[in-house]
Amino acid sequence: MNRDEILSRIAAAPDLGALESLRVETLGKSGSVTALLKSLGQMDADTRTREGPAIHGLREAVTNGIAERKAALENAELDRRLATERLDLSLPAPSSPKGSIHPVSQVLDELTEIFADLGFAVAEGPEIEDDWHNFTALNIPETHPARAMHDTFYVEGDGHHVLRTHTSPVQIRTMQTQKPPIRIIAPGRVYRSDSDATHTPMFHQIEGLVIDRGITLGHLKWTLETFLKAFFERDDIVLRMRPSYFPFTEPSAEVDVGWSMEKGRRVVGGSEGWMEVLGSGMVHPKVIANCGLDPNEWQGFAFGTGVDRLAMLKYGMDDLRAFFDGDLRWMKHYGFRFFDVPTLSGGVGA
Ligand code: 2NL
Repeated sequence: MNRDEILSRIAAAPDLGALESLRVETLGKSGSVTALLKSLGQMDADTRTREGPAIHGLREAVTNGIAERKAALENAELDRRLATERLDLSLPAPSSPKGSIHPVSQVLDELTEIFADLGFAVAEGPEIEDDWHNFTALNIPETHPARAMHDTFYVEGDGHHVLRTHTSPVQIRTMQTQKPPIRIIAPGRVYRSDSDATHTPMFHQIEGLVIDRGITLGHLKWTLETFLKAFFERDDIVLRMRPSYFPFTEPSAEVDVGWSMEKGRRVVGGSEGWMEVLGSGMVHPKVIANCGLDPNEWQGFAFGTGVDRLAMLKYGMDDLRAFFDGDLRWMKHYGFRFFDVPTLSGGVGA
């Protein structure tokens, strides 16, 4: 094949496969152009000076020709796909939507709505944390039994990374990077190596944090009472705070909410009995100092609770494991419609 033949065959290659065969035939290891390039080595200097430019020029022309044809064939293929894979978005949607909103998503939206109204921003952070943010900064030193108690999943590698066991490290990161006053909620997935009817290795937690001057337990109690009344959509919510212990709060309090029997069911509201719904306390001065803030100037309160458990209490599911089975019949029964967007005016669970 002479130069013109080669170039016209490349320009007319019908598809990418044929083009690749031509490339191998010419520029491949035993290709014709490669052979010409090799022959340069056997020529005496005069012949090489005479023949060299033509041979190198041929190699360049063939290389460019192949690249050009390749781009053209690929463009044609894209045009063909754009023409044949077109979706007609003006076609009518199915008459009834098939999916539904998971109760965890719904409750997270409700919590966001309630706390946004109280002036809280939503904060997020990584699910793979280092042990400083997950434990040390929270006044849980290496030797503290709470580290073992958390049933931590360790990430393979340097031995210093874990799947976060709570969303507290999000608040630590916020205190390190934002100037008080701080009002945030930190909702998200957390992980503990524990699995039975009431525990799943992944579950959802929400924590709240307020840092400002002159914050007291009174602010904490008002905030939790206001939140629980809005969430359960009842005014007869009664709170009981019991002294407790968390390494990251001092003093610490567990928060119980009163329940009563209605139509044979235990519901939140009234005070026939108590059930625990939240952990809380005043942020430990050491935790404030660990984040680079002066505990003599800044105080705060924090609280935490399980989102999945709040959903069960409000919407009446009794098995936590079903939350993560992905069973469409369960979703049809407990799921929410896309249009049930929680608002304070419409009732958060409307
Ligand atoms: C529970 C208890 C709690 C906190 C979480 C917290 C976070 C920071 C500083 C101080 Cl950065 N405290 N969070 C405080 C008290 C209780 O959660 O039972 N959670 C499911």
